[in-house]
Amino acid sequence: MRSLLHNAALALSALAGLAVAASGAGQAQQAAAVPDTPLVLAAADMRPGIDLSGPWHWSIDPYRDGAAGFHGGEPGVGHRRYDDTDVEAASRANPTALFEYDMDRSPTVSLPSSWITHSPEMRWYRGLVWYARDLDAAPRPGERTFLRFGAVDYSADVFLNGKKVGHHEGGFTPFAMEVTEGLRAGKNRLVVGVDSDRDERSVPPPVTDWENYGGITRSIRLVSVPATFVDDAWVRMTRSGRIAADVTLDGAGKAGSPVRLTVPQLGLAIDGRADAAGHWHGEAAAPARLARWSPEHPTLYDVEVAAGEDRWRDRVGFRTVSVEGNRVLLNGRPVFLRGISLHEEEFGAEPTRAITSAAARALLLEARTGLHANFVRLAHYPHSEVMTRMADELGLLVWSEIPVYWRVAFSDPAVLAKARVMLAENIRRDRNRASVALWSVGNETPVSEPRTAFLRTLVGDVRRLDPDRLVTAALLTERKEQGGHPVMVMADPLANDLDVMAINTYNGWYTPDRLADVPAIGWDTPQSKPLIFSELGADALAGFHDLTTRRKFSEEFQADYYRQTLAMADRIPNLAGMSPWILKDFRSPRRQHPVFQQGWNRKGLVSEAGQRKAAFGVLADWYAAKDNTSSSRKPVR
Ligand code: GCB
Repeated sequence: MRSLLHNAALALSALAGLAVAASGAGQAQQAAAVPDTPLVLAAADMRPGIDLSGPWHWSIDPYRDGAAGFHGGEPGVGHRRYDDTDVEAASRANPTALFEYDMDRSPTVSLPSSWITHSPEMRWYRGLVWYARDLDAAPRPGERTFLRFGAVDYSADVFLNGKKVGHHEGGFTPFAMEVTEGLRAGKNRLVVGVDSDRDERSVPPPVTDWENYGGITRSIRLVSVPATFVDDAWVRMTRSGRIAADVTLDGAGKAGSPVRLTVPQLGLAIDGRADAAGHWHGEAAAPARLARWSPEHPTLYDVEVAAGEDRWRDRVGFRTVSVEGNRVLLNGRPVFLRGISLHEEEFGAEPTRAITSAAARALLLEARTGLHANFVRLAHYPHSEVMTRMADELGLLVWSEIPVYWRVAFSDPAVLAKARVMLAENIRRDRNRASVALWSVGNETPVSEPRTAFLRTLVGDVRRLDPDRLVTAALLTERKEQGGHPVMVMADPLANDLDVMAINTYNGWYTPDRLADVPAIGWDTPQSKPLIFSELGADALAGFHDLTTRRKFSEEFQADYYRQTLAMADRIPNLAGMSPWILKDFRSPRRQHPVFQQGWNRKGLVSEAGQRKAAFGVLADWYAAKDNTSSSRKPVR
């Protein structure tokens, strides 16, 4: 049922996208309501449940034999990896039976993890992989149960006891599928077909500058809730400084159900009743003793929403974020965003995109305490919820984005529909995180009418889903010469729609400019809005030194690049922050210089193993000088 609803929502949003594409950029803001993601299960990671991480059987299926017959249509009985069949027992019972798979006898790996580290042959595998495991359940009458995946890259087909429970596309956002009806008391068989293949209609498209970590990369849980439950709850401080909550109940008892929000440490309780559709909005003045969340004091409160038998819980910080002229304000005061970009990749020689709390903490502490950062750009897709929760705890503001990257098929309404669902899934997952300050709708997308209409629709969705945060996008610039100096000109019409303009700049790395000339580069951007350098950077191989020629790929070149680019930044009046590219070297199949890259993008300020390069200190010193709050900061451990 849920998956039917999901498909219907996708179809509707595809139609909405069609209307947008046909009506042109001007009317994109009036596009139909935000796509209705089928189920939110907000803060699912805080709900009690059964953790399904650990050993799973796996089997590759490069010809998709388990998904379709060799003439198309349904796969034959001997090929259906998803069936609830004990293949060995069935073969013994019927010696003429032919099975060309046996999930129970296939090897096991520990999930979550990308498959690129399952075995050496899997390093470059793109396509379908089946995963299977048994699970014991004890469903109680009156309860509803959901399978909840943190992320499956890129698409997933989920089967319980041989029956399909749903399909999900998009490698970086969570999804939940209801299994109340199909779940048996005792042993159950769970099978997931994971397909990492992406095509021209995928988001992101196949060509990017990062590793395609196919697999079940985030948590897998079985979550049980009362028959009527809190599906979505959004608890925050509004721009006007009030505490507000929007709650959506799901289930037969939702209409008119009493709802109560409490923040016990603040002695705050707000009561109300859901409307006929199960929605409730409540708000109250912020209690005087509330300590606002900030990077220096990342105070979080336990919050609870009680509705019928359900108790929904989260840990939430309260703060405001806004823009005044060309400054970004946090809690009403200007803040310079001392940031760094990150991919979702843990430290180590063989990352597999397994972001545990320890992995997230190690990355974010290197930014927070090592670089004196107060901001991270989580590029280029929604990162694990473990990461955004850790940012809440450690006091780092977050830029969060969906993978609308480079050459997305902007004219295709179905692609817009996908991007809208991803954006809605991301915002609904993380709008309770105080750390998240900026939602970004795209990265380096070439300007055209269909692209601008596409991104305007996404901007409109952000404004409807979360009007209290800022909207941005990493935009492209044009280069002109004026008075003998290069000038970078922002001529993107999307800038008008954004709260904060963002630009990736690589003068001196991707251009032949001498580094000594970089500080004199001019910036012609609208002055009425804040500007962020969402990227700047240069490759260096940790340990490669060249003190004489200071050539590209040496630590000296990268350090000089930072010195000169920061000198350029010092001359830009509306610069409100930056997130240089990037904290750590990351895997990228594009990058194949045999000595310096070997499949890694080397723009990290630290190597994949965590070795700091010379440029690290250059940025850390610049940030320390910009940080006028260090004396009031709570120590971070
Ligand atoms: C960019 C992209 C980023 C790349 C980076 C680079 O502009 O946004 O994804 O990895 O440049 O290293 O070239």
